[in-house]
Amino acid sequence: MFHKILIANRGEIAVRIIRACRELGIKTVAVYSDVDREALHTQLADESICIGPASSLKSYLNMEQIISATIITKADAIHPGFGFLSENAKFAAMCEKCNIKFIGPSSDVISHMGNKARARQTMMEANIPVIPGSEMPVFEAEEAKELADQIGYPIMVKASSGGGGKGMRIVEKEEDFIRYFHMAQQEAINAFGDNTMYMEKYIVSPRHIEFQILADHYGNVIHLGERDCSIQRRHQKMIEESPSSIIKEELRKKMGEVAIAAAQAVGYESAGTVEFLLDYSGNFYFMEMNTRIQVEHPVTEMVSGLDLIKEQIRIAEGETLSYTQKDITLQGHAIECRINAENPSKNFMPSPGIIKRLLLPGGNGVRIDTAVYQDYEIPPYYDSMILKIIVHDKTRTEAIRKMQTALGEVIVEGVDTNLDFLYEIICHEKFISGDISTSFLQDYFKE
Ligand code: MV4
Repeated sequence: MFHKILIANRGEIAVRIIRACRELGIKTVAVYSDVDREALHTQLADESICIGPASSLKSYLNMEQIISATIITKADAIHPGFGFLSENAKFAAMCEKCNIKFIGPSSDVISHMGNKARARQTMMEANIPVIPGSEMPVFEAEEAKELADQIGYPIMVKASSGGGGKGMRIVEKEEDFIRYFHMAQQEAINAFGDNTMYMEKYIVSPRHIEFQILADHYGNVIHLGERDCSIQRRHQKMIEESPSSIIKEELRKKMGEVAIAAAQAVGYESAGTVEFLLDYSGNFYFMEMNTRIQVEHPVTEMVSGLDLIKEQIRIAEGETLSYTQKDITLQGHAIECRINAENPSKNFMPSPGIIKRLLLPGGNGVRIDTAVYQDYEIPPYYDSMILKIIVHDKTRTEAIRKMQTALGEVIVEGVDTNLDFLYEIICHEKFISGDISTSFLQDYFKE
């Protein structure tokens, strides 16, 4: 059993983890930067340690400093949350060396999945459907083009170290290939110091469907159904839901089995997410696996009744999964909206500052995950997400009505937010009918 966990994160996820620890009777250590002295996670934890200045490079990404804080406070484990060091194989390896349990999969699995070209190869070898494309990593434009000409256009060139849209280009026609390949590769070199690329056939207007899995140290793997995360802007998800309005039980079973097989193919342990693209004809393809807890995990918690953070902690403690696939029943429909301090009419420019007035919704089936409070000053140095509203009801239609009601109640004064934009999406006829895809926002919210 863990006695004490250090949370290497900030914001609502740090608060979420502190609460799970407290419920499990585990002591908590918060780490914070100079500007997070008044942050909720700093105040809620049993102990708090300042790890550096505002810049995340010198604080929340400062591995030595976080390891030192863990040793000084005698914590047994580190929960990395999402973002920051959560998918940093080097950090996980440092924890392993220092005998600190990193709450997540092994550093080997993190680096395996972080290398997207390699993950793709592994999945092909395990007979998991991947998007048609290159079988080996590619480095050289001329060589890549010969392969691209065979695969056929439109094609997508992706950086092996990428994800989240960086180092990625759609190539519509042969003439553009060399130029676009170089552009994507240069971006990859600048962002990741890695020129390894791979290619996939471009799937037009797919749905982004991801499966939540849980895996223990003994090879047991289960899935908790899917999340539909098709509503995104510039690779930032805005609305997520579970189940997906497009997936019927038969497809869910098939994709779930494939997601489990993907996790087993790399010896996965902890909570993880297998991302698929689902095309218009109902074909699905493995895209990536995320080796962390995700922002949108609450929608899965609402429909499954499980606490994913607690499950992660139990798995890290070496417990066997307390559920088999048969024990998992998914009930009702959950939707999450991400509220950011930003101004949609100024190209979504971040809007940090003091929250002068704050009123949050509540009621049956309404969950609020946040770390902000009235008079809190949002610092300009970090992510602009300030609040997640998650609703749960029997049907999708009822969940949408509940989200409309909840969004309508929120009052945030002092900073700009995307609340009105979210409300418009939630009320859009195409969203309500479930006719969504990754091009939804481009198609209907051009301006
Ligand atoms: C794709 C794709 C279509 N075809 N790959 C975007 C983020 C990165 N993780 C992968 N992405 C995509 N890869 C192929 N072969 C379309 C996207 C994509 C996308 C995917 C999920 C959610 C939103 C998206 C928005 C634009 C493009």
